[in-house]
Amino acid sequence: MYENKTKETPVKAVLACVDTGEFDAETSIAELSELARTANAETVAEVIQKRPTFDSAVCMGAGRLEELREQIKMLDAELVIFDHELTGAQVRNIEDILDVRVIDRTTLILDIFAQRARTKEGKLQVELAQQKYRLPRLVGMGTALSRLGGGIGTRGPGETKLETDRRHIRRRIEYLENELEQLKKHRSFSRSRRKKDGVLCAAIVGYTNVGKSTLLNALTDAGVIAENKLFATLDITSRAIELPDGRSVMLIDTVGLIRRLPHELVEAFKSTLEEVASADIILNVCDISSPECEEQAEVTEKLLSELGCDGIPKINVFNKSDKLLNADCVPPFRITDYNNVMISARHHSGFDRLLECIIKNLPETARRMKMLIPYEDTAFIAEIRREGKVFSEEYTENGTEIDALVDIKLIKSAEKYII
Ligand SMILES: Nc1nc2c(ncn2[C@@H]2O[C@H](COP(=O)(O)OP(=O)(O)OP(=O)(O)O)[C@@H](O)[C@H]2O)c(=O)[nH]1
Ligand SMILES: [Mg+2]
Repeated sequence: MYENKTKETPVKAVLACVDTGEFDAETSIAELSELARTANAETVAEVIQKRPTFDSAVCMGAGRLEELREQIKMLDAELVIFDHELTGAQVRNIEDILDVRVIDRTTLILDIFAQRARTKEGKLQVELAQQKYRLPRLVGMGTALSRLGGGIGTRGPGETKLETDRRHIRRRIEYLENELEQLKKHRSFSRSRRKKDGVLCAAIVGYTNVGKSTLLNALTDAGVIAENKLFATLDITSRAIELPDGRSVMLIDTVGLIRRLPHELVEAFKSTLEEVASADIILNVCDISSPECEEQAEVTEKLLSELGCDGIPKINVFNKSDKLLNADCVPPFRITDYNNVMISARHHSGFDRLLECIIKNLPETARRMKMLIPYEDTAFIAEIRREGKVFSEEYTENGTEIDALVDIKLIKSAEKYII
């Protein structure tokens, strides 16, 4: 995404963070480095400056910035990424001192999202977030207006066009909001149809890069992109699988979460994540091999709560268990509880228990039963067939032996025929 003069070579980037003690700077900058890698930028240096507060003009100390300029020259770096949100004026001031492109964490995340959005809705949502982030930052950005979409660096229109630009962006925001509203209506329609059809739904959520898409793939051969880059998935992808008890459940893959997710993005993605709030069960996937596992799970929990998912049964799915043998990492959670399952999506291990756990936690909508139904009651078989699913049927002397998925409404009447 961040293209070098010679294509494909990663852009050399310096990461900068002001440590005010508000969050753990080391962890945050490590994550920023991962994000940068996803955007094809290679971290050549990391700078953390402890300061009680941000400098309103240039974020970090002016003296430290002067040093940074020398460092940038020496390293031949082309980009500086700040681990904070910067104002338009700050970006311009810092660029003036450093003489290289400067972007902030949110811009980086938005760029990654823009590059990775696949469906119409995903693209609209990301652009809306970008435009909203851009609007208040037009002031003071001068000639350094960033373009939208796949990257930073192209020089945009100059200050003279500021008003026209602002009007244009506001119109665009209005248009995007309208389009999204239309799509949302359509989606809630298909959601209510799904509810009516009694389709059960399991949402796969979790921190970015924990293996959600890999899990969906492994369970369904869905062909969802799974790769070792942050934010491989931006759009909800869903596929149905058949559970061992004969019922079908729709698995929904979702966009990965991240600490300090830009506010604009949480808002923009709410409608996508709304799907999660109407799920019958939530699989909270975490990467058990990561030292950040517990924290990541907490970030997910918090967002789920904000989305109104508190009443929905949840399963903690600890993925990448295959990596544990080599890592001296102790699982931070109790894993004996039936709401905790260890799996390796890559090696397809732990799936039996995961599916069992899903079955246990799903509301009972139907039950698989083996029955002997006398010939006088053949009409009942027709009813079972209409509401559920027949796996096998055999005609015997005393009636029809049948193995079927019986709808909840019929279970009572079916019980007297159980064999
Ligand atoms: N060792 C190991 N690696 C895994 C496992 N599951 C997934 N991975 C790897 O982890 C990386 C991320 O997997 P994805 O499935 O793309 O992760 P995701 O949660 O969908 O990520 P986002 O869509 O970015 O939120 C890939 O390189 C996978 O191959 C596993 O069980 N074991
Ligand atoms: Mg994914």
